Amino acid sequence: MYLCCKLMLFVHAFILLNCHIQGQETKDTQEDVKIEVVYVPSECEQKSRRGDLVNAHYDGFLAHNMSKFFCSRSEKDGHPKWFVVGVGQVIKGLDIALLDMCRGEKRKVVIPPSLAYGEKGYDNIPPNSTLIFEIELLGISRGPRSIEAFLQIDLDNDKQLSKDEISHYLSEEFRKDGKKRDPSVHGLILKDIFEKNDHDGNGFISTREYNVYKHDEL
Ligand SMILES: *[C@@H]1O[C@H](CO)[C@@H](O)[C@H](O)[C@H]1NC(C)=O
Ligand SMILES: *[C@@H]1O[C@H](CO)[C@@H](O)[C@H](O)[C@H]1NC(C)=O
Ligand SMILES: [Ca+2]
Ligand SMILES: [Ca+2]
Repeated sequence: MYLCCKLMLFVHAFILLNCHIQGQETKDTQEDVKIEVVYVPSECEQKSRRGDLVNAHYDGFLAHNMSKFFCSRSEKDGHPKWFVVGVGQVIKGLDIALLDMCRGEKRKVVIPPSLAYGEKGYDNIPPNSTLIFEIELLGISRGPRSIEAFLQIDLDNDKQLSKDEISHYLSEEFRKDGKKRDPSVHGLILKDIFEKNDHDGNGFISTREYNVYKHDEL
């Protein structure tokens, strides 16, 4: 799981990023996320905190008719999502709902529109929709974007990550975790990494571009 964590720190789900953009436009209100804990494992050595890289499955439903609009179990071959929690990679309500969870914990959460897609809605989510998510937290990893990880990838030590360096890193991580993958996955992930992180488009990821979130609690 850890090897996979390090690898996936780059890979943000498209949908989540879209959520983020839409979610940011909503205004703050008094409304809260309602959290129902469905299952907590007896062993819980570590709870999720802001800034952690987490791995989770979550299915999303529209509260008004319980139709399912998102299902991480059926999208992208059913791989659970990796993202950094508490930093706006997902809608605000999910950022709140995913804190203080144990590995293996399950929650059912009700998210008001103000902490989801607001008055505008998004895609197949109508305006002013209250959302319900069934969440299962599968993994927690601390400080994914550490400088140690950066230096490890930066083979020529020039303080920026080239396509070759990241490609090499991906190959190593794929080899270590030993899962069978379609060869095209490698190229797709690489492309995605650069689209999401190489903000000035110079073909390299700088230390600054690499640090997408503030380490204020790490
Ligand atoms: C639930 O509501 C959404 C949006 O209002 C609609 O698109 C969808 O067809 C509805 N689903 C069912 C099963 O009624
Ligand atoms: C959404 O809610 C806001 C505030 O309650 C309201 O002004 C607006 O008309 C609503 N939009 C729709 C499409 O229902
Ligand atoms: Ca380099
Ligand atoms: Ca760059």
